[in-house]
Amino acid sequence: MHMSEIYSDTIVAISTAMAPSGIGIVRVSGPDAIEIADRVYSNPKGKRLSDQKGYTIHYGNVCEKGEVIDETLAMLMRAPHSYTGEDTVEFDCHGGVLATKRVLEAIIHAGARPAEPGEFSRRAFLNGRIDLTQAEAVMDIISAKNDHALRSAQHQLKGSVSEKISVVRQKLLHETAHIEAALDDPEHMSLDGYVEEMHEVITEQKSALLRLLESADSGRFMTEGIKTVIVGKPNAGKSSLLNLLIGEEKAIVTDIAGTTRDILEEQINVKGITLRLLDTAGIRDASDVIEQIGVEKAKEQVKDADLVLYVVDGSVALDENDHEIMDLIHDRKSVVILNKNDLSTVITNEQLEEKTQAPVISMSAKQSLGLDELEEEIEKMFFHGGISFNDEVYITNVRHKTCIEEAIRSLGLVLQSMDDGMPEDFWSIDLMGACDALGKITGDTTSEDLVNEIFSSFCMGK
Ligand SMILES: Nc1nc2c(ncn2[C@@H]2O[C@H](COP(=O)(O)OP(=O)(O)OP(=O)(O)O)[C@@H](O)[C@H]2O)c(=O)[nH]1
Ligand SMILES: [Mg+2]
Repeated sequence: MHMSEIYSDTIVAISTAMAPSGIGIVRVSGPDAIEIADRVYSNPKGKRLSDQKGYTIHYGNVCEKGEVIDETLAMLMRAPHSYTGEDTVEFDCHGGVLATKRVLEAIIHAGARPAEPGEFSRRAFLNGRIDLTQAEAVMDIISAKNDHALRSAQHQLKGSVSEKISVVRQKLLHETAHIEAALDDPEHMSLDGYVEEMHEVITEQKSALLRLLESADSGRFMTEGIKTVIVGKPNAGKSSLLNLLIGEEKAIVTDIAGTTRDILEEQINVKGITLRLLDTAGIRDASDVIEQIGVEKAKEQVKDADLVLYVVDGSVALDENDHEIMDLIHDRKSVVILNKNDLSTVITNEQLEEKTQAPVISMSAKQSLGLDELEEEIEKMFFHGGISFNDEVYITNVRHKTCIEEAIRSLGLVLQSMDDGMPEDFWSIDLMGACDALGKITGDTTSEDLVNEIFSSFCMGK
């Protein structure tokens, strides 16, 4: 069910950032876009946009009441060959904030309505130009923080996510139709002998969805970054490591144990991957109240860390604090950093490897040694061979993830009902539930409220 709507009004918005820039674009879209554009467009030769073909560009001025506001290149796109699927005119103007605003106002005075945030994309969706995942991909491209996020959004825009979801959904719809037909016409259609086959199809599709769900973690890493918590004993060199990684003396470093108390967060890009780095208080049984709070905060952060960097001062022996830390991080993805390798060391890589079962990198945060090895290790851990954008589809959107989880739950219920020998109409309800959940991802079964909510978070003019 596509909510095809015919819009009667024409909308306008500034589509570029509101800052002095080379070009400012004001976009007009709707049934009267070209007519309204003609009311503000003036051409030295008296040319009218209404007489021109689509996909053409025309030089002229934007005027109001005979006064020239700005020079322009007007780009003309005729329905359905535009982003929104409607007649669209984009005025390329000089990118001054005031001039662009005046152009916008002139077009509003000429009969267009100011667009809501995301309204152009909403129209593109409702006119069937793009589906929901593609509209969301447009926003992901705009907000991409690193190369991986950008590439993944590009793929989603091309329809990679919808395609994966649609294949599963079609197969499930087929099974639903089969059951419904048998229920409607029990004399001619029977499910006898078909149940096993159906069980297999549903199991297969459930696994396909589970695989997609597994990709969601990588997807989240791509878009939100990897939450990386630096832990270790006081004085191990955690803050020094943070400073080395970010390339700046942000965190206070002293030879006094217990220097860092609060959490310090910084963001870096490592080989195109965003790391959200958190420096924490050194873990020990602190007598100082403030330090103790810091230690508790550090432990708290470890619980939902995607990656732990455990810094060990190689020049002093391991003690019970280290064992507490190892216990704390044993179920987290970790890299152990054997720091201060410029000093004489009393701990070996092998020793640490054996105790932590994690890769150990020998470094000197103070002398900037070992950074490359650390970055390579992180890349290997998270994306080793894992990111091949050609055939893999990554779920990066939490909304999609939730819908997939819902579909998996419903399919679980279907299989359960089948195994329990429940009547067919029981299965078909949950099967339809799964189809609906998947349809919500692409927008086939999305309620209007949800559509409005999704597009309202878009930027102005998009
Ligand atoms: N020789 C040597 N000294 C280091 C190295 N890394 C850090 N240090 C020194 O160790 C001391 C403690 O460093 P910090 O980075 O403050 O250690 P921390 O783990 O953040 O300590 P707390 O915040 O107290 O938990 C400082 O004097 C650093 O200069 C290293 O690789 N080699
Ligand atoms: Mg510190």
